[in-house]
Amino acid sequence: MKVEKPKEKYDQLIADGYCVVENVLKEEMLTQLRSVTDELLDAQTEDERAAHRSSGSMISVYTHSLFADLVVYPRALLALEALGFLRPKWSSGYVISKPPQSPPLFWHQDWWGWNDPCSYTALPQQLFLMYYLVDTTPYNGCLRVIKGSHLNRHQLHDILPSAHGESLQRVNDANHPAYQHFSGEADIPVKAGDLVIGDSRLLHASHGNESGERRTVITLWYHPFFALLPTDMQAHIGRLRQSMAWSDADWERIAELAPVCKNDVEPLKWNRNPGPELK
Ligand SMILES: O=C(O)CCC(=O)C(=O)O
Repeated sequence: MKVEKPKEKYDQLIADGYCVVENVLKEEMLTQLRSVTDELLDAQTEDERAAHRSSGSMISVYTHSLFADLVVYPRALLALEALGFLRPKWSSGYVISKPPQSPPLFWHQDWWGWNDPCSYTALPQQLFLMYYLVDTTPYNGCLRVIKGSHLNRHQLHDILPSAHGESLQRVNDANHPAYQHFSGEADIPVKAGDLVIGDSRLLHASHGNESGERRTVITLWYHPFFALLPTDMQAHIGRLRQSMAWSDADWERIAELAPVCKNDVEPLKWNRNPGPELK
């Protein structure tokens, strides 16, 4: 696979916080992923669905071994390599599926390492790799982002900390600003199998799904420069593993991407809210 214009994509990822690599998943992998995710989603209870009305399902990728194949999917690793990420590590991921006629996902960013000064520099500590399993548009719930918000303060940074996550997930108040439109917002419609790569600090959300079909995305979290991160951040990343349905063989397959912190240090304290250093 040849990534078109890798330097432009790298520049966009660093400056705007995201880029899209087209046509990464082959049809056969897409078909398998649709089948496995549909099975997992059909097995969800009404309570699970109600608890995540805004995001849609939050199913860990540790629930099925096919996702270990996705973590080390050669065309995705080639895409990372083309962007200059030669030794990425991987920590976790989720199947996030918006049912037909479901509300928007609220604005948020996913970075938890704001207590460390490197979080206020251009270094991408953690990247999302998002694979949408259907073509997306604003009508069926495509991704939206605030360009540059991984490095620059936006009014949403001051609105979100006081918003209650559980209440936003249940959409107790559909008029809450966290679901609304903001300056600098861009839609990211994609084709099924394209790969959206983004900085975990980027403010992002999704449109509601007004279509009659499920809109499923698989989000995987990578650390493109793991070896350059502070050791207490590495230690935190190293303990994120869960043991659910993966076998020893699955762990073996992702071994080269496993984040191992060699130093015996106290893990960095989890903090999802950026401080005043974000200007
Ligand atoms: O559902 C989406 O389109 C985005 C999912 C998301 O925000 C995430 O994985 O952090």
